[in-house]
Amino acid sequence: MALDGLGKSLRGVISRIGSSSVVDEELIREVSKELQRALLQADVNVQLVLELTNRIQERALNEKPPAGKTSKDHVIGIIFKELVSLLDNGGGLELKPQTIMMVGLYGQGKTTTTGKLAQYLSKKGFSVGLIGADVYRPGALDQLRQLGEKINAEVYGEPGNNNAAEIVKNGMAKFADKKIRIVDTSGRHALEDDLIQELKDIAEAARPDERILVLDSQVGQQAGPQADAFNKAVGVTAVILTKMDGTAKGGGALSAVAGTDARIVFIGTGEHIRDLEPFDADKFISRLLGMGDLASLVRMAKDEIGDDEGMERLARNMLSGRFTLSDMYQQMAAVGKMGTLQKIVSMVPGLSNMEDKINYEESQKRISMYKVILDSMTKEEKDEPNLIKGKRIERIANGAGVSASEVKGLLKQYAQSKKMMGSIGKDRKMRKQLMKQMGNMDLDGLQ
Ligand SMILES: Nc1nc2c(ncn2[C@@H]2O[C@H](COP(=O)(O)OP(=O)(O)OP(=O)(O)O)[C@@H](O)[C@H]2O)c(=O)[nH]1
Ligand SMILES: [Mg+2]
Repeated sequence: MALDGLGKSLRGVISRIGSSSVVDEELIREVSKELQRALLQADVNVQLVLELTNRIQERALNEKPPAGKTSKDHVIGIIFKELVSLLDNGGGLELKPQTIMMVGLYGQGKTTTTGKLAQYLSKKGFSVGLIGADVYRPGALDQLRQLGEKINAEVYGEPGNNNAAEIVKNGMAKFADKKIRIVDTSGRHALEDDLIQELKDIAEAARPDERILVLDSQVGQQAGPQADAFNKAVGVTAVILTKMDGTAKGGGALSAVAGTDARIVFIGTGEHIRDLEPFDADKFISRLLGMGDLASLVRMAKDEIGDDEGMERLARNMLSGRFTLSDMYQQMAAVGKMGTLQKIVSMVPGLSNMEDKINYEESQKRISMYKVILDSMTKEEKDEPNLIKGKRIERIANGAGVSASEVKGLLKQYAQSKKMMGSIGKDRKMRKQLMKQMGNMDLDGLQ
């Protein structure tokens, strides 16, 4: 996930509070020192760090925990809320028919993000047309066309025409019946006058609902001034921070943008087209602090599985004790499709602090082997794993080309998963949190 280093040290702070015998002034001072260190290392602005930790210290020392809450939970709650309010600048991108214009300096990730956003929105059911208005960099249109091909989105461009506004005007007419139009524009090394004029002309031709500034998070604290400059020039409505995967210092860009009026709508977390995450301060901090984010996991599952039924099944499996080998198989298939296990572990409540202890490569291999084993079981066996004993184990092992002990290993893993799913389902506090996160999902059958 984004900002691994910061996440790790913040989780250290939280577990330190959790394991201390009393919450006293000394602990709070130490904890706020550790918080300062963690945030400064992630390049968050010094002034902001001091204000934040002072506020946390003051509240933690002076506010009494509300009835029914332990002082540990209270302090953790204060840290959580203060971190969220640092980053919260308003809601995400509205899911509605609209025109979006991407702006930003050279190489920040505009074109890549245009493709990512197009995929994200078409998975939400919108028809998307892409307009290539980068007339500056050779190859820009080809890059966009390749992205468009990958995700099945139409691309409009006019090779040879260097009047960007004209291309946009024609593209808008061509894509009049698309629900969403995204305009990719040129970058420059600096926000020069000719770029400003070009962007203004494009904006006039496209009349975009959103003008999204794409910012490479490696620019760190320079992100704030850049956002301001673009805002003055063309009126930025939202920001996407890219390359949050590549830098330990993404905190700089994050807090710098949060310090402006701009709202961060997505973060880019890799070069792959699916590496785009909606930004929600609350969820982002939950995950950094290791509180997990089942809603994101379910959303990811939904995007990958592609139907509501699959999503509900996953949620039900996670919460109910009724969990068969077939369910486990379904889950593994979904997990395989969803890509790195790491991403998933960081989202499951209670698992995120185990991240360091898991050997991911080993686990991926094991998942592939389990799939082969499951494929050589009958449906009956997958639904009723208790049947699998003696001769059956041998038959399955032979069919899958593995040893009997590997089949037993899978059964053991299944028993453990089932137990874990069951205990998450029974934990009232956890259930409540999950229900809240899943919002309006129908989970009534799980009592
Ligand atoms: N690791 C990582 N790389 C990214 C991300 N977003 C973009 N990139 C990479 O950054 C480089 C530049 O991306 P582009 O999308 O071409 O940037 P641009 O702003 O369109 O560049 P110009 O059109 O030249 O101004 C490419 O190599 C991308 O693969 C991200 O979230 N993570
Ligand atoms: Mg580009």
